[in-house]
Order: sequence, then structure tokens, then C-alpha cells
Amino acid sequence: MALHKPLVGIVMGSDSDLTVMQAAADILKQFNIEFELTIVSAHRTPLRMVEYAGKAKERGLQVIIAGAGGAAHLPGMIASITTLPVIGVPVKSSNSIDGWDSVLSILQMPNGVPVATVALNAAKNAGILAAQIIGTHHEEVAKNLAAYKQTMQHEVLNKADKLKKDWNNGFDI
Ligand code: RP5
Repeated sequence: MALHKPLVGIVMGSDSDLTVMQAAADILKQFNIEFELTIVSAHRTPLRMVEYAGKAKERGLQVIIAGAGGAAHLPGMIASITTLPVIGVPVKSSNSIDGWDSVLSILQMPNGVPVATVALNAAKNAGILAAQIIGTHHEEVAKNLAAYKQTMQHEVLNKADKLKKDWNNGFDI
């Protein structure tokens, strides 16, 4: 079987981020999008970070998902080096006070260097956003995303239906 090149790079500051970041990998698998996953630390392996970000585009990656906690500089620093879109996942890590440190470190980027920041620990949404970026030029991924939205809609409508029956009450459209 031919090996496909990964389109999405998932990087995290530490293996302790994996319990959160795993959700990005899981949803990309669901959408049949090839990805790679590794540890790159802005503070502990700065040269590896520069190398990873510097070579990401020429290696064929189209999006980078970067997760980190506490003084979370990884997504912003990667975004400062590459022209690829970078999605930042703030992780509520062991060194995070309450999660706000991670959120603000990733969110409050200076003009000119954007990071698409998702909610605290929201690696699943990072994966979906990466799929949506790939889906702008990949018809099969776009179809999978449309089907995913349909499924979510049906799930909510089924729940509303159940509530209506349980409470003999509700709203019809
Ligand atoms: C950050 O420090 C990492 O992204 C992780 O969220 C946090 C704690 O790392 P460990 O001390 O668990 O390796 O750089």
C-alpha cells in the first residue's frame, strides 16, 4: 500500500499534553486525513522547533496544530516561522494556574502573526478546523465534513424529539 504524506502536523510541548491532543488525531483519522504527531518544545528544544516550522511546508504539510500549556509559546513561535496556518490548542497542564495562562499565551498574538486559537483543551475542534482548511481544496474531505455536520444535526433533533416525548411538550418547526 502506498504511504501518503501527512497533510497535518500535530505538535505538542510535552508528552503530558497527549491526553488532550489525542482528540485532534482521532478526528483527523475519522476524516481520513493523514497526519504526523510529535513532541516539539519551544523552551526545551528551541532548535528542533525552528527546524520543524522551517521545513514543514516543503515537507508537504498544509496545516499545523500546536498544543501547549502554561507559558505556551509553541504555537506562536511556529507561526512566526512558517506561512502555513497554525491552529493553537491551549492545554490546561500541570504547570498551568487555571488554564487562562495557556489561553492568553496562545491567543494574544501580535498583528502580523495570527494563531487560530481554539478553546481550552479543545483539540477536537482544532482537528475539525484543520480538516476544514484541507476541505477547501479537497472534495472528499469537504464531503466528509458535510456528513459530519448532518450527523450532529440528527443527533440534536433526536434528543429534542426524546425530550418532547418525555415531557409531552416541545417546539415543532
Ligand atoms: C508545556 O509545559 C508543555 O506543553 C506542557 O503543557 C507543560 C508541562 O510539561 P511537562 O512538565 O509535563 O513536560 O511546555
